Amino acid sequence: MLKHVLETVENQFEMLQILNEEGKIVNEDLVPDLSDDELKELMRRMVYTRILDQRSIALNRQGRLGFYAPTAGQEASQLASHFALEKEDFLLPGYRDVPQLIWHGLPLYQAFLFSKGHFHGNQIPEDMNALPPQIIIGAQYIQTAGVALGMKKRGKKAVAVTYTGDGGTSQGDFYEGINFAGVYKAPAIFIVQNNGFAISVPRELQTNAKTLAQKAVAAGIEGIQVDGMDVFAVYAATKHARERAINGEGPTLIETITYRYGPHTMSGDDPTRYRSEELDNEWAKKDPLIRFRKYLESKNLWSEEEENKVIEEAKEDIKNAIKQAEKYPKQKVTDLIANMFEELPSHLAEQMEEYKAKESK
Ligand SMILES: Cc1ncc(C[n+]2csc(CCOP(=O)(O)OP(=O)(O)O)c2C)c(N)n1
Ligand SMILES: [Mg+2]
Repeated sequence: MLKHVLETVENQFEMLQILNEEGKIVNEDLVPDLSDDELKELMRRMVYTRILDQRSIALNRQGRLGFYAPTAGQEASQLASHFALEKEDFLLPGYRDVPQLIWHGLPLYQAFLFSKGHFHGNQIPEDMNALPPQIIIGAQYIQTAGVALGMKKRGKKAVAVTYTGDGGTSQGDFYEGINFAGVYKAPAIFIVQNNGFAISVPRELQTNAKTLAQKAVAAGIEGIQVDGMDVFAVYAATKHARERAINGEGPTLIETITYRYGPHTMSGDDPTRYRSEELDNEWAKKDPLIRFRKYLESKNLWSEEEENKVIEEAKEDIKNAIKQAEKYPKQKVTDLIANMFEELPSHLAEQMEEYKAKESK
């Protein structure tokens, strides 16, 4: 009988799809109200970001970038969710969510500096509402509850939006964050990009729960699972979550079912040791760019010519941004110390003097 209770809850979490793998609408009522220009802009961002991913991997291999977590495959989850937000919304990304930061206003050369481990990559511009990418899995969920509560107390009509992965939902911070935000009805959107793996650990070994979206139930917040390769499903869910949050109805947990084509990061894991070629091929057929392109072409809104223009534009921007990042003054040890402390402890004050002397030579 108790098994039945669990099944009843779990069966309520069916994956929402609006645009299927063939680029056809399967849920007419829920197609988002986006103008032709908006649809084209979303496609432009996805193509641009796919190129940015390819170039970032190449630059990493050339030794010109440092830490990099590939994004290809996750464009709909990342960019269609971000597309439903406004400039005044506050972003709390994870390490794979650099594209959302860029489309929220982070200059590309700063994203490259973040990758190179330079502190200026983490200096979010004054007019931009965001924190730097979080490396500690799940920590951003707690921070998001706090930022969202702060926004509510200040009467702001905006939301705090965060991203983590499937693995992140096993962290204590995940539960604390959604629970706290839930009880205060804080205007937060918690996005879980379920790409099936936490480095090499498959989703099935992460939790016995059938969906990650159902974790919302325990926190008394709304939860929804969407096709994370479907721009319309991701956009519609995020837009809905934003409206609810702004209306004082509290947070939403969105699970996007997606896949990362590349390795976990460029720091050395080999996906062929934990994923089969069949699985890769299965997911390649669900590609978010291919199905959105098919849809747009059927409406005469996209062409190869337009796509090539975006590709050239992205390559040119990337070329200039990496040059700018490489020209940027190197990070000094004194910068590191000065950035960490407002008032230096005595032993560091001593080291500061030592390094100042060294660096002035
Ligand atoms: C608290 C903490 N534990 C472990 C790690 C090491 N680590 C880095 S990424 C990762 C897997 C995260 O997987 P998931 O949440 O699914 O996100 P994905 O990388 O797939 O987007 C782990 C365990 C970490 N960064 N922080
Ligand atoms: Mg994952």
